[in-house]
Amino acid sequence: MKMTFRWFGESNDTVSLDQIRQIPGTEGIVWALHDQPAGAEWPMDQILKVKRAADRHGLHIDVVESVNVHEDIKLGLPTRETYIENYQRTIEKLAQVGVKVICYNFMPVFDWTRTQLDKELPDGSTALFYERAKVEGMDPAALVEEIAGDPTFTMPGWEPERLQDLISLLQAYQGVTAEDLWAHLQYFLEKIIPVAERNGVRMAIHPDDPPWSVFGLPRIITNQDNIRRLLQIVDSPYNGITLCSGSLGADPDNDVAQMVREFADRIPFAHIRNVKIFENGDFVETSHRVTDGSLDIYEIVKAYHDIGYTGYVRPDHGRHIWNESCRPGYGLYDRALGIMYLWGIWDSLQRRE
Ligand SMILES: [Mn+2]
Repeated sequence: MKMTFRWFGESNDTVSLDQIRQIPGTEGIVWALHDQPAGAEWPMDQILKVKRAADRHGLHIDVVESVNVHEDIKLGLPTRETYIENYQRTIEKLAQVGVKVICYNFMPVFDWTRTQLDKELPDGSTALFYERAKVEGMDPAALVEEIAGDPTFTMPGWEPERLQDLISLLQAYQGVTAEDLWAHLQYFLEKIIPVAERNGVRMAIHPDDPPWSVFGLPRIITNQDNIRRLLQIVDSPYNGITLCSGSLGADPDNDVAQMVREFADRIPFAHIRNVKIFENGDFVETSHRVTDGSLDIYEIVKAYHDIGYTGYVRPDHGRHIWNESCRPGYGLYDRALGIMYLWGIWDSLQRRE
């Protein structure tokens, strides 16, 4: 496995490239141009700026997360054509600087969803938390009002500048079914996978987080059957997945290790982290250790080891520990500990061979 670490960019991240290069075995950053809106063609000068910064620190930029998909593509609107063309051009440009994998997702309106960003764990650390009843009872329109008055609120999809558009966006999805979303995803993939193939870039869809419908919006990348369907609708090695253990694992019916084995050659990128699932369906992110969460991280890493995995891995999220102030889930310390845990398992498996 090739270890990587997500980095949000110069003056946009509390973690520095100097720090990242000192995490054992970490060879590259997972990056994006975070100021580019979904649907934009990424400017080459800004791409090169990230590449130069990474080069100076001996880190590669092989993995981009994410090139976001414009809502018009997910909605299947005629205006999607321009955004798809921009996406194709962005793939070509990223290939020119050596990018090998592009992670993206196809979740309507909202990216990952949590109800609390600093849930306190028994040891005093804090982590991202999802309270199922709260989301299920939530009227997104009422929530928009509430959040508009709270400058400290940060959740993807809920940015202040986006709130006024949120209501109309939610209305646009009225009547859009899961099957509609599948059709729109297939249309998108049929346009971009040939470009990805020609340019040697593997597309890797991130599963929906959490892997079920929220706010009445359809979600389709949620389980093993649906991932199988995704891989079949455009059957190319360049149409792959970002296998995120924490996202899929929030549903106890999902067996992540089994997915690693079934989809082995279609996983260019892996997110490996743990979650603790409670009986009422709530879940909280935990350390990577098997004893701290509900997922058997050892079995998952062993599955990657058994298939001879050579793709990219990142520890995904971490808790907030040692008073670190950082982006929710994206501190240095716990993600670095997570990497060392993953290497510990991996190196032990190597030795046993
Ligand atoms: Mn993930």
